[in-house]
Amino acid sequence: MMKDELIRRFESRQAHVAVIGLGYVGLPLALTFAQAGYHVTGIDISAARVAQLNRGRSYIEDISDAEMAPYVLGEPVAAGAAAPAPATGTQGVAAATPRGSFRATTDYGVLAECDGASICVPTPLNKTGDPDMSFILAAGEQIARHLHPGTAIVLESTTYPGTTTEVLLPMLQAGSNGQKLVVGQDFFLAFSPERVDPGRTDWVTRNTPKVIGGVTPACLEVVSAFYGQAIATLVPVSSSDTAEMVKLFENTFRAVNIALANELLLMCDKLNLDAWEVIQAAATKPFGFMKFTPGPGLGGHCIPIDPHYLSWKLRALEYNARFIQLASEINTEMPRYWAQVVQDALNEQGKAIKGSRILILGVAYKKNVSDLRESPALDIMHLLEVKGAQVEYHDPHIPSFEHEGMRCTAVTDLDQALAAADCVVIVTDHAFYNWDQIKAAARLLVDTRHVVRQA
Ligand code: SAJ
Repeated sequence: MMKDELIRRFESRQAHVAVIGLGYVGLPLALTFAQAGYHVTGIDISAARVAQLNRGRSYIEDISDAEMAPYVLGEPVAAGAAAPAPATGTQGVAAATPRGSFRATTDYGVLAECDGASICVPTPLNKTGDPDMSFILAAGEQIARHLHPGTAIVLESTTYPGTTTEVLLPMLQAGSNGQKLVVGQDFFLAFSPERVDPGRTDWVTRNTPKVIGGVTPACLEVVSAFYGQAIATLVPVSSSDTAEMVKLFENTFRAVNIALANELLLMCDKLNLDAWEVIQAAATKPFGFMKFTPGPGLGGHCIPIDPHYLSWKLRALEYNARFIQLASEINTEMPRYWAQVVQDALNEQGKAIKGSRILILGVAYKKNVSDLRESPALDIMHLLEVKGAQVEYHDPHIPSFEHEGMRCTAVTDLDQALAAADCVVIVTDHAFYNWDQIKAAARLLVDTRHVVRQA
């Protein structure tokens, strides 16, 4: 029986599995599978990334070369051959030979030998703010070309409810060379949302509970065997649509509550109250409250993006997801609010913003990461420049960046930049900064993160 044989291959950890998309989700997942004992092949469209990984070099901050070393195989493993002893450990001595192994390739053909494959490709928004499904479609086409009976396929990319059954399933059922495949019998398909939080070390791929929704009960059974050997806690749900909705609800919950904290700031401004003091005191409630704080706006590649996959799907069903819309309006308004705060603060000192020198501290979308995606710092810098300010930035994690064709380079001498600035704006509260020193050095300080001790 196909299903039982496949489950046995996972449970005995003899399975050869693929991870498609080796980014901040895929690479940790691939190594988690290798640590569990699977023979893992990572598939990526970037030959440079593939070559780098096969040299045992990681480009993901959460994964060190040392962690990879015991598993990395530089040479392609012939079909059916036992994986050769992995490369030696970083100390140059033969590492304990774990049963698992990892190598990377750009060739989807390896899927012909795989028992399972996880899809971890990006799901951004396109220019009109609609879901960009191109990465899922490209992966689906490649998988369909090489899909063989006895394979488990798991979609991890955050997407709208219905993607697995409406988009991926038809592509895979069509199979290759006209051979129709039956889901739940020939192949097994599920959705399992990623829950990777870059930079976090307490909750990682192996110990973060993993939601899994199968297209059929047999799919859930097989994918639970696939993931259960590598991930400590599985959370089975009734369908792939449910699993897709769980992820979107998790991140919509954050976007809406962050927006509420931001609106609290706007309301406290009108009432001349300190929003952070209000939140701090509210957070003493031991039940029925969860703390979120105002900030410069909503950054990152998850929280600002994911809710729009949900509202887009609901619009097609003629329902207006009002909380998502309102949260997005409030969160995207925050850079304009802070640019006005800067202008008013300079005005209080009798200075026009036009021609003023402004130093932005931190441009990453959140503290202690080097990720700029959707960072509100970019909007704040732009708005200040439009008002005529001369804007510089410092960020210990981002020495330079390119944005809309413009290259920006961080100031290197922080002390000199602090002394020269008419106004210093704290946008990202990296642990690197000494806030007392900054408060002492800044002629004028606008703190969007409320990290500088008052008085
Ligand atoms: N932010 C606020 N106020 C808050 C919390 C966050 O303004 O109270 C801002 C942050 O500065 C950032 C944006 O919102 O610009 C998003 O922050 P985030 O803490 O949600 O960080 P992310 O985008 O890295 O979210 C990830 C998510 N992980 C996954 O999607 C798998 C999210 O679900 C996690 O809950 C979050 O990390 C986390 O808890 O750190």
